[in-house]
Parts: sequence; structure tokens; C-alpha cells
Amino acid sequence: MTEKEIDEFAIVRGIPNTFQDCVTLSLSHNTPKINVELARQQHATYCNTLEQLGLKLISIEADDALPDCCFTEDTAIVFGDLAIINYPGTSSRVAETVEMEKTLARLKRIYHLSPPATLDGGDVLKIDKKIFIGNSSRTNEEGIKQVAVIINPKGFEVIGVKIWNTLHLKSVCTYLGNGCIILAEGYLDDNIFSQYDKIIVPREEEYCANCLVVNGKVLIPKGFPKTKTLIEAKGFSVIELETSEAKKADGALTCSSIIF
Ligand code: CIR
Repeated sequence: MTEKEIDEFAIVRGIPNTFQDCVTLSLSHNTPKINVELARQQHATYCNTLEQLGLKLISIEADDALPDCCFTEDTAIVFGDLAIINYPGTSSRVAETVEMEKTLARLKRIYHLSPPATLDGGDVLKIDKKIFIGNSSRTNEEGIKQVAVIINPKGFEVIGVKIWNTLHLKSVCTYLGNGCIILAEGYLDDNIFSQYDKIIVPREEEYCANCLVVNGKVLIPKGFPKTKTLIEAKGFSVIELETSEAKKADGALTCSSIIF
């Protein structure tokens, strides 16, 4: 299996003052509110870690009119020298793509998705030339089809994956490299990944199925010791990061950057 070359850039965006107004399924009346200052500290540590792993940060200023703007992953997807500007599946997030497009237009050839397509980058799992796309409450079949039309001619194969009871495909599975997928069971037909080696996360640690791989290191959320051991047992080197505030906003490690 061919692996990706070295990653060079990460596009990130600051935490807005309005972060508590984000779209979320997690926050209920008995969940503690998002602490915006703490979220900023955790985001800063995330950014520093990406830099230490060799990435150049491209940072977009936060916009208080866009409470979810720090979750850059959802707004665009990059394939080699092209970038697709997404059509996020939640109306309050569509305007996040404006600054993302300006940023990516300096580096990539830009393509757009057009209505009725909707697609969040959190549904896009890249494994070399295979691109798995979650058909979720945010990403529809038309979105998947339009991505395929753009990238099939570049040699990518798009595979739609029906998912249920979760926000995004990558909320429940990510690719670690060396043919290994980490997966929470019960959210998709995992026969789709039969050709891969799998780490199944224990039920009580499902949030840890979203890991971020940067230049050979596996970044995982702090507080998931069983999964950490399983990942290390496969020979990966792990860095733990605190994500308590992003988690309250239904965010995880991949959500806060676009890496290429
Ligand atoms: C949302 O619901 O859209 C945000 N509050 C969280 C987005 C997380 N993004 C991701 O998983 N890629």
C-alpha cells in the first residue's frame, strides 16, 4: 500500500468569542458549558504540536459571526494540487468557506460543490487513492457524486459509506497508516474496510476513534488509556492532546485542521 508523502501545511482557524453558540448534539442542560479561554489554550497546544511535527501553519482569523469556524476540516478537501470547497451540511457553517476559499486559492486549483450537494470534510476519509465518504446527516449522495466527478479523472476512487448514529464518518474511524484503521463498531458496515488491519476501540472510549496522523505520529485525545495501548501495540508513536472543549462542540482532533 502506498503511503502519502510528507505533510507540509495545516490550515487552522482561531476560536471565536461565540464558540459557545456552536452547533452541537452533545451539550445538554447538565453538560458543562464550553470554556472559551480553555478551548483557546487547547487549540494553541494543538497548533504548536502540528508545528513541532514539521507543518507550516496557515492561520485564518476567527470570526465571531461563525461560532464553528475553528473546525476547518469541514470546509474544504485537498487532493494534490486541487482543492474542493465544500458545501457544509449545516446552513450556519456555509459562510465559513469564504475565507477558506481565499486561503486555498493562493495554493491550489479550486473546485466547488453546488446545491443540492452537501458535504462536510469530517466525512472524508482518505486512504491513499481510495476516498471513503460518509453519507451522513451532513453529507448527501449528491455531494459524494460531485466529489467523484472532480477527482475520478485524477485517479482517485470514491466509495460512499452509509453511516448512522454519529456526526461524521471520521467521528468513528480514522486511518493510522501502515494499512491500519481505528474504528468504533456499530456505526457503519465495516466490511467496507475488510482489506485493512483494524483496531477496534473499546465502547467506553469511542471518542478516541478520531485520531490525527501527522508525519508518522499519531495524535490522540487525552484520557483513553486502553485505546492508547492498542495503538502503541501496533508500533505507532502516540502524542496525547487535551480536547475537552472541542469535544463539547462535537469536535475532535481531525476537525481543527486541513493538512496537506
Ligand atoms: C458541527 O456540528 O458542525 C461542529 N460543532 C463540530 C464539527 C466537527 N467537525 C468534524 O468532525 N469534522
